[in-house]
Amino acid sequence: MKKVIITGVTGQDGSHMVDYLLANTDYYIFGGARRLSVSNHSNISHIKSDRFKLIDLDSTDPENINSAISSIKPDYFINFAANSFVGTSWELPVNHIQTNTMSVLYQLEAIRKFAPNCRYYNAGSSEEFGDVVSVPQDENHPLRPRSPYGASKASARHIVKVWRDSYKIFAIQGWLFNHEGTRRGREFVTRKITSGIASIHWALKNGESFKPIELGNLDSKRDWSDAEDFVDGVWKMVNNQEPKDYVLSSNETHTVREFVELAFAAAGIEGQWLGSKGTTEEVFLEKESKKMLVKINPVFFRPAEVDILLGDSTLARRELGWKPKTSFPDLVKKMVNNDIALHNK
Ligand code: NDP
Ligand code: GDR
Repeated sequence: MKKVIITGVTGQDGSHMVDYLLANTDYYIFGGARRLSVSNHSNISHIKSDRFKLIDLDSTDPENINSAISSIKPDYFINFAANSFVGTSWELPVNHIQTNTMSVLYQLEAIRKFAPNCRYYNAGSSEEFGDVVSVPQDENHPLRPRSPYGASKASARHIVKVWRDSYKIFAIQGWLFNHEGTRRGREFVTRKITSGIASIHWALKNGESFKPIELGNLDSKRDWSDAEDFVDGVWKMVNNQEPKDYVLSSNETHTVREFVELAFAAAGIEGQWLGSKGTTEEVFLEKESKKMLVKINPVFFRPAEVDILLGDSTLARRELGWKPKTSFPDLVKKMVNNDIALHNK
């Protein structure tokens, strides 16, 4: 039976990848999680398969990585573990490089020594394109990261290519544009909005007071998809005939402002913007009562912003036969409905 190591299984993509592989293969899955004093396993607590085993795997510890790869000798190694939050990467730059870049070097060296036939996937990002020079972005767009996070992923990309070219390891790094869902961390803007709306929804229903959602840049544009569609794309990429890096994206871009409007509408709350667009004075008010639903807090602006991301995943669609199934409005509705149901508990 083939063996797959997936890192970062407590996170969004890692947990969806475990579900996907349990449903679509008969492979044995080793789920890597780092040891925390208080464990955070809510995304994997539903998994009850004897083909799944949780292992200690800390991306910053090369000894730990060596011992896992030399003892398991995996057929696939899918590296989703990362410090994935761009917003704090300026405060934690060394952590980002250690967790997102050095780990890739440790993993590829261990694969070279102990499991040279292992297929390796590292989670690359549209943040590597950063300060974009053309729209949309495909595989030929230059790497121009704007954050320590983006730089950590761009440097990992060079490591992956050098190990692929030098040692003939099947090592790839896709460029994944933003993907979200019901397991998204709550500090990312989509989940922050949908979980904030859920609190407001129940407060309005129960006649209670509530705090507005505080956001930063409403005008940045992102290409958002459903994470469940992307794990299918990653699996197709790592099973491709040749080791080749692809973009996965919805090929649509929307502002944070549009996400706010659509998400409140999905919760049946009618709102309107007031104040000068693009200033910190702008607010989103409930239409009838004029209660404040969203306000701007400059704390959430970044030292350097990626203004627009819009992917072009034509190559993956053509060569891998992949395409996303969930539309943007359906993704927003799914996230809002999930958070409203969760907040009712
Ligand atoms: P999450 O933040 O949800 O998950 C990250 C995972 O990495 C968590 O399980 C986390 O564990 C783990 N992790 C963090 N530090 C370490 C460490 N030192 N050792 C071991 N594990 C660690 O991210 P996503 O699932 O959204 O993303 C998966 C990957 O894809 C990441 O590499 C991300 O950078 C990349 N990516 C994501 C995109 C997206 O839109 N979601 C787009 C492009 C790339 P813990 O629970 O303990 O914190
Ligand atoms: P991003 O995701 O940086 O694109 O990285 P995030 O949801 O954090 O930000 C998206 C955009 O929204 C703007 N924004 C805010 N962001 C947050 N988090 N909080 C706010 O209050 C807020 N207000 C406005 C941001 O400035 C930004 O423009 C995600 C992560 O999953 C990365 O790991 C991944 O590589 C990229 O997507 C592709």
